[in-house]
Amino acid sequence: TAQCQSSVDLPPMKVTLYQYLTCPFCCKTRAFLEYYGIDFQVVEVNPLSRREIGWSDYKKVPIVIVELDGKDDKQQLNDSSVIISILKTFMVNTHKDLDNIVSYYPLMVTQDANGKEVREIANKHWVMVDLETMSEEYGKRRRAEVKWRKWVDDHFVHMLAPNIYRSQAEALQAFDYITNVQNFGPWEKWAAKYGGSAIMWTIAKRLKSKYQLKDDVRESLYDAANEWLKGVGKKKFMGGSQPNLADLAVYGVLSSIEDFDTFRDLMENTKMRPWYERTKKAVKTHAGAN
Ligand code: GSH
Repeated sequence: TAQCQSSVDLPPMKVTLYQYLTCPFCCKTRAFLEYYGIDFQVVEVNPLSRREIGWSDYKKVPIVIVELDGKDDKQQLNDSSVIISILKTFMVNTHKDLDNIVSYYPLMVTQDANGKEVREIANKHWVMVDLETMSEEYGKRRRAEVKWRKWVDDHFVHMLAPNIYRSQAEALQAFDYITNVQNFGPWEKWAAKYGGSAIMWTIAKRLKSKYQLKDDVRESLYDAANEWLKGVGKKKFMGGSQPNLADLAVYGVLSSIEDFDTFRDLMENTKMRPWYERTKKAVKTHAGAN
C-alpha cells in the first residue's frame, strides 16, 4: 500500500512524488525518502507535455504531495531541498502541524539586477529544530550540514550537465538512456533523443561558462568531488557514523548519472567510490528508518 509504514516518527500519510526518473533533483528526493524508509508513490511526468503536473502552478519537478490520514486537504511541496527540509522537520517535530511547518518556508518573490523576477523559498536548507533542546554540538553539525546541502544545489549539481553532454557522442548516449527509461511516447522518444541531445550539447557549453568550469569539464567535477571528500575527512560520512542530509544530497545527485561515462570516469579518477557505495547501501537498506 502507499501508506507510510516507516519506523521513523511520522503520522500515517500518503506521499506522492511527481518526477522525471533521471532528474538529479528527483534522485536527491528519492534518496532521502528511501533512506528514511518513507513509502511513496511515483508519478512519472512526461518531460515534453508535463501533462501529469498540469494542475500545478509550479512547473518543475520534483513535486511532492502529502495527504495525512483523516485530513481532507493535501499539502503540495515544491523543490527538492524544500521537500527534504520540510519532511525532516516533520520527523523531528511530529507534534507540530504540517501546515505550520510549511509556513516556515515562505516563498519570496524578488528581482535580480536585471529586473527579472526571482522566486526563492526561504530557509530551504534548514531543518527547523527546537532551539531550547538543541545542543551546541548539534548546532555546529547542523550548520555544516546546511553549508554542504547548499553547496550541492549551488555548485555540485552544476558539474553534471556540462559533463554528461560534453561531446555530441556523450549527449547522444545520455539521451539514449534517458529517453528509454523516462515517460516519452514513441515518436517523442525519437525526437527527444536526437533533438534533445543536440540542444543539451549546446546548453552544456553555456552552462560550462556560466558556472566557470575548467576547459576540461571533468577536471571541475573531480575538483568538486575532492572538495567533498576533504570535507568528509576520516569520517565514514559527512554526518559522522551515519549519513546526514548532505551525504544524501551528494549521493542522490550522483546516482542520476550512474549509467554514464562521466560517472565511470569520476570513480576511476577520484577516491569517491568507497563513500559512494557506503551511502548507497545505507539508502537501499533504509538505514535511517531505525
Ligand atoms: N531547485 C529545484 C529543485 O531542487 O527541485 C530544481 C528543479 C528542476 O530544475 N527541475 C527540472 C525541471 O523540472 C528537471 S531536472 N525543469 C522544467 C522546467 O524548468 O521547465
